[in-house]
Amino acid sequence: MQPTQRRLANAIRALAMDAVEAANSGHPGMPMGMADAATALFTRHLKYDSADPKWPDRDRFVLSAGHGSMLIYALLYLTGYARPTLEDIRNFRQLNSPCAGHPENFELPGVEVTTGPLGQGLAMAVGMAIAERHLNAIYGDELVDHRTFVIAGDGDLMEGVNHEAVGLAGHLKLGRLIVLWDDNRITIDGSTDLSRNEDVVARHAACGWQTLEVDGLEAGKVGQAIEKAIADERPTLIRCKTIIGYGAPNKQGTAATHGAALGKDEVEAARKELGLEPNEFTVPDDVLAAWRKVGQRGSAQHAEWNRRLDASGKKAEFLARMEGKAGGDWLKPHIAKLLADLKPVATRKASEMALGAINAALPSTIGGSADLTGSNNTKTKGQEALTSDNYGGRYIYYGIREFGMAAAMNGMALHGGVIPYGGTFLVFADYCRPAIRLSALQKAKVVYVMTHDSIGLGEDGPTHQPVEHLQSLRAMPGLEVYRPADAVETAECWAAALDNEGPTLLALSRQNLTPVRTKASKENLSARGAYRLKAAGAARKVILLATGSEVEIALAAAEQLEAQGIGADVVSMPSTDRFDVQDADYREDILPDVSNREILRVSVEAGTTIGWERYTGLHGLRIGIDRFGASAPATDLFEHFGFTPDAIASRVVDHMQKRDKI
Ligand SMILES: Cc1ncc(C[n+]2csc(CCOP(=O)(O)OP(=O)(O)O)c2C)c(N)n1
Ligand SMILES: [Mg+2]
Repeated sequence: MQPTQRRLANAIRALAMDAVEAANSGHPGMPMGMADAATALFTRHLKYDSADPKWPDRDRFVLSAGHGSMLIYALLYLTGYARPTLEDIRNFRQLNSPCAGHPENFELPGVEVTTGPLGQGLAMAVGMAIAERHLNAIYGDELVDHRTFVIAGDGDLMEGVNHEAVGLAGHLKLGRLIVLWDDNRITIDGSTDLSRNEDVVARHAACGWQTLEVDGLEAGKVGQAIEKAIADERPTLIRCKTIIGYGAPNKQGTAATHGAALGKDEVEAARKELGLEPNEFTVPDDVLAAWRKVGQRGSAQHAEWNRRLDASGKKAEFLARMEGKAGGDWLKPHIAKLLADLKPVATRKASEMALGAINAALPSTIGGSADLTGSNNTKTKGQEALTSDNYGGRYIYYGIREFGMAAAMNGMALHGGVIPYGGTFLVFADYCRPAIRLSALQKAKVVYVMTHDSIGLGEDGPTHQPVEHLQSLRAMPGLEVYRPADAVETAECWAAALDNEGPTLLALSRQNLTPVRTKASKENLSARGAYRLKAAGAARKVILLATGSEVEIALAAAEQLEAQGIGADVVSMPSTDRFDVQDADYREDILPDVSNREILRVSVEAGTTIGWERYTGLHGLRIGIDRFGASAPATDLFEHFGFTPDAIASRVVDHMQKRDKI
């Protein structure tokens, strides 16, 4: 006789309780409450092959309620993925176990995305569903025909990003997105009555979703709802009414089961209640065998898919695309064109020009903007919109949903097959920062096109003028930040972004910038992070380090210094991240390790000076802005804040004189 769905689900409950108990840390309540619903999904509906977690046409499963990580670890183990092993699960939350506190996409191939920051899993799933429809439009049902399933908790649905994600999914009619809501009416502080009385279901319905309600503790009922969800053209929210910590007789239904070990006595009581094996980490043979069989359910489908791929004539192209191979030889001819027609241009415009070449050469890019298309210059000629009527389009109107956009881009990138880029104002990086952080943590290949990168944006004033943003984004591990100085650098930075395996952020000017790179160079100098743009004429006494729109000002300031017999290098530094990883000889050549008495180093950037001492030394000179900006025309602001050749040159001379007196 086959074990019942409940017995299969109880194996999840047992592993979750035991792992959390062993670690004395973790979240047993959510996996125990959703074990039946997850069993319904993984035994009957989800398309996957545990032997090949990377099968491109698998359904994507996102555990948005990432604190319930033991749910996915248990499912992967039970269905027979190579990892985690039972040993890995025994070491839940310990150093070097892939069973990290929250699911990490880089730890286990069966974990599609990193979750834990609530709301973002579901928002990334929206991106996965977009990528699926887009690739389906290109390759057809034979190669791309899958769904995205999400398990989300109360917290996921409360977060602001949920509103953005649900709105976007409804608008794009992402019918292949199916969300199972763990409606246990409990969060950490206690009952959801403490903080929520909105009608979550009505909100989804209002956004164009199908909504269903079931007893989440009955796998059969959940399965029927999933069938209805699959049959409907709309995205679906399945409200699964559950009991947190189900099976722990004294604690279930309470916040006590949310995020702490149940304790020895309660675990024993739960074992009795659920009819589990007496020993920890033990799954009955017949239950494990049934689960393992379930894990192979997709292998026949997978084999058929392989045959279709072989017969498609598109195998090499499809696989290369899914692996994210960028390719496209657009950079050299594009730069040649720029050099043949040198003129002042804003780097946001230069980015659009580069994108014209990139989008033509690289079919996998999908652009977009959070309602600033004309300002971010993210849409290129002939780029069609991706809409519910035309999923093959390559431009997404995200609406004013910066966080939703960034999270969706992460989902698209992690789905594979597309390289997303999206724009907003640099100052609103703060609105999507949690998703930028997850791009970096997950190594998602996403390009952020952040324009209006300083006081240079002018009249919109301090609310719109980034000050601390560049340095704070540079502080984020795994994110490559570039601030190009002209059109050639912008093209080089785009090339570097497309070479980067992880996320890149381009900070671009609103205002026109004079070309500083007027001759062809053999290598991509911006990819070096910093390079000598102008060598000192007289004996070198100063190195001016500048980025973006301040590079041309630094060049003019250097000329004034030279006129006074002070030799000055100008180093353009589009990316501190890239410079820091150059070899020691290169860094020594650009920024020799000598005292500021011998060669004064000066940073020039229209943003916070915090952190620039890393390159200027403590006694160097840092020219920046350590206050909020102001509302005025850009040229007035540059003058007001001291970003003119005169002001810079005189500050340098001043600094040298004061220093020499000490
Ligand atoms: C953005 C974010 N804020 C706060 C937390 C901390 N946190 C983790 S779980 C949780 C409560 C979530 O409640 P719910 O989704 O209902 O999960 P349940 O208690 O039902 O398992 C909170 C506040 C988080 N992980 N992410
Ligand atoms: Mg809850």
